[in-house]
Amino acid sequence: MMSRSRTAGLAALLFLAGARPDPVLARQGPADRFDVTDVMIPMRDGVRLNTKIFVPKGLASPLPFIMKRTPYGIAGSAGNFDAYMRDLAEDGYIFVFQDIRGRFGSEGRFVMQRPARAPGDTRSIDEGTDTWDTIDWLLANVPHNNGRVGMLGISYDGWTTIMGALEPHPALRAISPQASPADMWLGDDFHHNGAFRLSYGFEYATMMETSKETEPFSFDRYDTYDWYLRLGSLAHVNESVLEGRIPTWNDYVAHPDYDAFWKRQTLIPHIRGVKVPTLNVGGWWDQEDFYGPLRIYEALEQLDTTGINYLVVGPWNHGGWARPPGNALGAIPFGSATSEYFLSEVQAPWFAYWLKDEGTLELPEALTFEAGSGTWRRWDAWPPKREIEERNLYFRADGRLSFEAPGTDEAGAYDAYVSDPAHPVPYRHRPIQATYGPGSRWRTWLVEDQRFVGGRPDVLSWESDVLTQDVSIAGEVVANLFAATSGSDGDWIVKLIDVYPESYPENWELAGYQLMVSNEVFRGRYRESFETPKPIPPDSVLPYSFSLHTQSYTFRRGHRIMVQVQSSWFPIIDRNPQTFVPNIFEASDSDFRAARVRVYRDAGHPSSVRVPVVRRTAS
Ligand code: PG9
Repeated sequence: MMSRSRTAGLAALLFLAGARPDPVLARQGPADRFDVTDVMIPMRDGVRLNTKIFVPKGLASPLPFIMKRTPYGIAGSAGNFDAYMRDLAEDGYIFVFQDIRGRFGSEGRFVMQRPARAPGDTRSIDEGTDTWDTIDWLLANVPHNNGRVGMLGISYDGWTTIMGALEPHPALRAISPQASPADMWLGDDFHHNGAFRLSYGFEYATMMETSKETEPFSFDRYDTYDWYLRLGSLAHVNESVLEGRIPTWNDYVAHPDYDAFWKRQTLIPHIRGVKVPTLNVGGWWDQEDFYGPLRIYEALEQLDTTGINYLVVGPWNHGGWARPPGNALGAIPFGSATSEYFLSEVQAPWFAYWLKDEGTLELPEALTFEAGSGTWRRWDAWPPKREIEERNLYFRADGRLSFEAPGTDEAGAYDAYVSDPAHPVPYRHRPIQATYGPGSRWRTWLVEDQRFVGGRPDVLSWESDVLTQDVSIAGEVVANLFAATSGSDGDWIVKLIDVYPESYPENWELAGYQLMVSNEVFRGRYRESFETPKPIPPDSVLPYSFSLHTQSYTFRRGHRIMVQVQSSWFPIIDRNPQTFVPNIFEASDSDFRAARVRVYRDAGHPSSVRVPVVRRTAS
């Protein structure tokens, strides 16, 4: 057992090693398996970062480090050992948790997703240099380390993980960036294809950038759908709510398009080869960062010459794998403990292999959970290149969805609705609680039953016949719309849905359930260029093609496949005025106008959703 004098020894060692001033601040309470040390680790510019080190009691032989760097505070770090890092803790590591710059106990200034420094810039600091300096310090100051470091984390902590590996310290030997954003304008928390994620963007920025001095923001009502609608144009946010106090909100307003600001923030161009074995992890129903993990995997994969880049995607919401057992998400059961499986059979053995030379690596290139059939699938590439047949699900007359393309007899056919910004389609069941507020159902909104919007006149649905055999998909789903609007701007939201049978005795809660399998939004002004938005010529039929991302899913025999199209998704997406204005954040209330929308489905304009059908079950 490690004694008090062992802890004191570590304290003395830390002090002797020259960490200044007085590095060991306190011994934490009776952690049963660890001795806990708080230390301020100095960075190259003198800024000190608040760090908690958990050393297994009685440690005698060398162990690797597992490190997590976070903006969310390290006070509750021991909670990681209850679930997320339980198997790792049982295996034995020295755990390190650190507040990033400007957050909680750390010195310095917080910058939301501080961009990586430019190539050749050896003077600036970034998350990479802070990671490097921390590793240097740990190796020199913590006894009984084996000279290897692993990093992992979810979301912002996943982002600090990949940022720490762009120019890696030689001791950084394995990383697992999990649900990390990759590009906040193209597809993660703040925008998707240029459409602004209003409720998330507003609430996250105010949560992170308000302080005691600037009074935290709170809503005056439980259903924020009402609050955002009454707000009117986003111009009123700074006029009457935030008054210019929130830097990240000001950045949204100053950079509505995909300009140098957003391109500087994305890490993708900084990936120049996979230098550290990487376990990329994402969840099919991640309500925050699903684009990121798949995009990071893809970028690393293009440069992976030695086969050290891996992908795991399970049936999880944001970080769901860290909350075992993972048998279900919302009302949807998966038939096994998917998070348990990931934590003990994937994550723990993977780190043991790279950091301790233990075991053999059983992991395929990509491991994905196929919901519907409840099966883990192993792939030699993601998206898979073999055994896949790309097929189109065409929108047809009378709300039918079919693998058969429309014939010439249906020339000029379309379905239509009026999209009115005064009555936007809610993205989840009302009341829409504050994202992270009391009672919030934010974490499961992507698996909510879509019947709640099915009857709306501004949501179009096309549905297949009852499937006579299973249809499995694996790979990228793509929306190909031919559509027109009477406005000069507009949004397109496309949802691919699994419709359960009306009679479902094995679980009546799911009878007729409409489960969203894939989805995405596209802001029409960016149809030719993300950098330079352009008005849409009113009433012109134009193609809109955009990815609904990859999926691995089985639509079961007896189910139907449905596609829905709508032009608002509020308030997760801000309302498009439907009148072109240079900057939607500065629109006036009178710019918001109803528009007549047409979605075409004739032979010349065959709107459809392309799905990657796995040949083993294809009809
Ligand atoms: N989705 C959160 C986030 C990550 C990075 C930047 C901004 C927000 C998170 O869960 O950490």
